[in-house]
Amino acid sequence: MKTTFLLLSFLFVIQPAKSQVKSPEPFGPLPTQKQVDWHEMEFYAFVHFSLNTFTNKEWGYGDESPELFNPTNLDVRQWARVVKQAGMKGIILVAKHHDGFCLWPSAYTERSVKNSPWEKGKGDLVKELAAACKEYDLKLGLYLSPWDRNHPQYGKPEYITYFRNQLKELLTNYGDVFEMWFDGANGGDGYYGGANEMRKINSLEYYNWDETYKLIYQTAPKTLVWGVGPSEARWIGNEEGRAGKTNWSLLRQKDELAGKVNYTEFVSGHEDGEKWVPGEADVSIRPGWFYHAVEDDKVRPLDEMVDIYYESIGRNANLLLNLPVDRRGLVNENDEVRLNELVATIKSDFKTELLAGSKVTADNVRGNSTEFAAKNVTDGNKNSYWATDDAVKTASVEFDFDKPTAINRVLLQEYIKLGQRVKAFSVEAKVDGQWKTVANETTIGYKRILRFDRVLASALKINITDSKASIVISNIQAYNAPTFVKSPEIQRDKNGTVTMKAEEGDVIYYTVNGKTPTIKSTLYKETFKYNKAVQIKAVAFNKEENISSAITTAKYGISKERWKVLSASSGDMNTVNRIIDGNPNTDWGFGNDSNKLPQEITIDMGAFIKIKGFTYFPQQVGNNLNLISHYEFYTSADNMKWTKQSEGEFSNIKNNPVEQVKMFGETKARYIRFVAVSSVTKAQTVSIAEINVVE
Ligand code: FUL
Repeated sequence: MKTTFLLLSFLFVIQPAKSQVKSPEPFGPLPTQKQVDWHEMEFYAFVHFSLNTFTNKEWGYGDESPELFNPTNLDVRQWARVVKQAGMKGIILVAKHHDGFCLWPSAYTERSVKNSPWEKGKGDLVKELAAACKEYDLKLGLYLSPWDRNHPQYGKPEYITYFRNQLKELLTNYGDVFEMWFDGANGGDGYYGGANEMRKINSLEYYNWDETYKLIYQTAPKTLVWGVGPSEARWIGNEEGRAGKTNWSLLRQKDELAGKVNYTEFVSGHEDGEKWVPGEADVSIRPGWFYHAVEDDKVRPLDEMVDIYYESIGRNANLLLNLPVDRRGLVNENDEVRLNELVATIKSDFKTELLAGSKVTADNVRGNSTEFAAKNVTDGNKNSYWATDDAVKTASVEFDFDKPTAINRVLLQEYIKLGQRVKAFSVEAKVDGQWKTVANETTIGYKRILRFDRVLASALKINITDSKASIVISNIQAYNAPTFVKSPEIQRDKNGTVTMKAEEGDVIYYTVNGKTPTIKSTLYKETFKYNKAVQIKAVAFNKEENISSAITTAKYGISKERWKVLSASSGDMNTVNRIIDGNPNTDWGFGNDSNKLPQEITIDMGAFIKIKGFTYFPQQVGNNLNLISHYEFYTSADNMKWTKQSEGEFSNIKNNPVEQVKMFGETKARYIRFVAVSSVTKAQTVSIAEINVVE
């Protein structure tokens, strides 16, 4: 009886104090509930699979026959299974890419699956995928390219009606669509119903986005719209899946729609943006967006995938990871293996949370109330948070451990329903009784994850050192991720000299016979010469912890030892060897006059070689890359009579400046000539990082 009374009076005392303290007022632009739900999805897949898969292109011109779409073993349930197993939350399918081919039987065009051999023209890929997503509890998103290089009326008002009709089809016939993706590539040359011409449009005006968005929201209010127009989420400004360390979910979208924002600003958003437009980082698991067999051994290395994860999801952006479905119609096994490795690494990094059992205190708690107490950041409830008094914009929260605890990751989340506030923060660890700063950072947002060298800490402290308004943090976690040994880098120069690099303290073992390297293989001590065709495989090894890296594989043809650049139509011949030095980070440009294209370069390979393609590595280093958009490639036996082996465009090179591979029928040649026909940016010199042949 007495205890009950005491308990009741205790509750009675606490209760009024709780309700007297008001919650913090929202600050600045806020996310809608739709956007909050979208943030919580974090990680989902992209699928590029269309005519390009069968024509081996990145951008179709618009004249390819629908009959080429002929997967032998298409299985969307396999896609869904792979995606689900990776813990991703949805799939965005490219329903129509720039060449205009539709993966659903649109009533408005003949250029679709209905005129392909797949399922005898009766198939509907969007429908099949929608069903598979439902079965695997995944959300479906769709990409509809505004640019259509096939449509005869592209550039005219009639096309806009067509575009909107297709939007309506996609948004009404397939259930909920969580995200509608509008790509920024708009206008250029194309087939356009046989006109074969250049059509330039102003993408801010041509599509009348306000009207288009109205239509979308009337038809599908649950759909979040990404990309061009007054969108609810933005591109992160690169196709490498990396957000800025500073990343605001805000954007000056009015300026953007007035053409006053350069896309390079997307990487960090705008601190003073007037609208909540969070970043989505898109990247393909391979160099290209569409499947190309030559990229089967070019799946991004595990190290890179792990970095991408930490630099997207760990930097307040969602990660949209592309799995280029292959010609069979399946997620390729090489991609699946890498994806699983990534997921396993991330899982083990975040295996055991370390702060939940600690003593949590803060130097300011809003109204001294339990409702906003510091320990809310470790309670696992996304709707509770630690908040400070209105006037308090700098404060610290401390976690004390019973015993020294090893830590090398910290994860933080603001309660974004009240706005993104934090401008700067630091992390300190108490090591041997001394506070030591382990990180100095800027924004947090929906989620921020920090990686730092392992510390053995008796306490951890997060100092918010600058904030737009009072502090509102919903979650802080810490982990001790296993040591990650980075795979070695392998490089071979023109003369066949091989150099390998690993992180300091790690050793490298390698093989040159295709076998898997182990600690019993050859130990790398210094550079060595290997000028024959070879596949080098190397592994780095951390002796202290007895851990190996993932394996790096590098494939080379005969070295370019005998190669000589014979002539170039302009440019400095003293440095021209950079294009054959085996190092993509050094480049060489045609002379300043090279805006007068075409320009050409002729190489003597020193011997007859059987080749079936060539590669052009565009400039990699620098801000304004001098990229070639159209090319011609010739071979010769005698440097007199030349045969054109290939010509065309380097599609999407501006956004994705990866090595460009162009294949042709096998031929024997000694001389090669590469012609830069036109450039991405006019009035700029064009350059080459590396030219190579495919043997
Ligand atoms: C780009 C497009 O041009 C590419 O082909 C790809 O679809 C990528 C996701 O967006 O800008």
